[in-house]
Amino acid sequence: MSPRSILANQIKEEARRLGFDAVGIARLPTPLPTIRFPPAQSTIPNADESITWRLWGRLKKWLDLRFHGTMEWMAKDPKRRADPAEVLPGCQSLVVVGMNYYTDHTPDESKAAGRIARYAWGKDYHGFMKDRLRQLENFLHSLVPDAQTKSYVDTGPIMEKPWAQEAGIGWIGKHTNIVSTDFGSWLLLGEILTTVPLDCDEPALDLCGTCSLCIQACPTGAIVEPYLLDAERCISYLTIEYRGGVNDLPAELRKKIGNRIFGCDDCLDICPFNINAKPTFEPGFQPLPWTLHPQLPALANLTKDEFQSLTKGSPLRRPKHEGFIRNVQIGLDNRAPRVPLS
Ligand code: B12
Ligand code: SF4
Ligand code: SF4
Repeated sequence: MSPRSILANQIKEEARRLGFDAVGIARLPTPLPTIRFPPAQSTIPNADESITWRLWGRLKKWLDLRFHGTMEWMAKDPKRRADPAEVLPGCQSLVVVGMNYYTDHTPDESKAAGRIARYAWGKDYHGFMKDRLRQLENFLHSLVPDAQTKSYVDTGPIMEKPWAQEAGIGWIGKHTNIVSTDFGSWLLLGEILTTVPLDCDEPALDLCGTCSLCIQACPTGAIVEPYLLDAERCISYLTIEYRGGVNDLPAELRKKIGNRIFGCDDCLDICPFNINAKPTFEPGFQPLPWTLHPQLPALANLTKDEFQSLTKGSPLRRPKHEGFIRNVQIGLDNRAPRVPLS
């Protein structure tokens, strides 16, 4: 075995010991192209072009279509987002990790209940995944003291899904999320960028085939074509990232939001590869009683202070008090009218 593959195996072993369910390694193209980026373009480049060029083309197309809506941070520095070597000069490898967040619980289907996306039933994954990733980063430094590294979970300028595919963790499904043969739709991602050249894994193959269940399941038609998402129509965006008030949303979309008060899992739930999903042992993902049974009438009256204490350490803080109450209001408006008592 070469020193690069011994190192790669040691890192993977440590990642698993730290509780990551999936780990893989992707390499940046070498030698790096002298002119790193093609001119601005709105078509998807050929598959035989280097991955950073392909990512730049796909991101540029998505931004040109304004599918990022009001998430201006996505458009801030797309070249940097498409190329990890712009984030960490000399970057050669990405160690990509995934954590299974599936738990064997059924959300409340009663009329008064809202619906919260699975990833937000427990603690905020950003915190505990980042802590473990830092430990993995320290482990890498213990093996290669002069290694340069940077690590991110969700919030860094890295396109995490294509790199997860490149590292063999799973493929980008038609709903644009990573699907894994071992964990179905339920992996959250993170990565360490490093200047250390590591033996890489084979990219995962796309197994979607002729299936299009996720596209059909989307209530708002946000997956405008396979592998292309218009975030402005996506309920996840509308309930988490969008900052407007109830009446700023078109009535048609408001209706389709239904009782979803934070995020949406419809395109993930329907995927046939979830047949292999296994419950996670990670305590951080275990649901709280109220996140499985969020009662809309009670939540509508939450004060700012009550909201802050209820959502302490939870991803549910993201839309802030105003956004959360707006979502609850939409959920209440969408409840079927009560049948009058005779
Ligand atoms: C912005 C963002 C959103 C936006 C936009 C989503 C989107 N699809 O872009 C909104 C708010 C809508 C959102 C929603 C959700 N998100 Co989000 N989000 C992100 C974020 C921060 C950036 C994603 C991004 O770069 N988008 C820009 C577009 C251009 O990139 P893209 O999605 O990768 O799409 C391109 C590829 O699919 C590419 N492509 C297609 N096929 C192929 C094949 C190859 C080989 C290559 C190279 C590329 C490629 O073409 C597309 C361009 O059209 C990432 C974290 C990160 N830093 O990556 C988390 C992230 C994608 N989100 C995540 C999650 C969990 C969700 C939700 C499931 C949450 C929920 N339950 O409500 C939903 C899912 C909605 C959906 N169907 O995508 C996870 C996904 C984990 C996974 N298993 O894939 C991530 C990775 C966060 C994390 N660290 O775990 N999210
Ligand atoms: S998260 Fe919901 S709204 Fe967004 S693409 Fe998936 S099914 Fe459609
Ligand atoms: S539902 Fe079908 S098309 Fe969508 S990601 Fe899963 S396998 Fe692919």
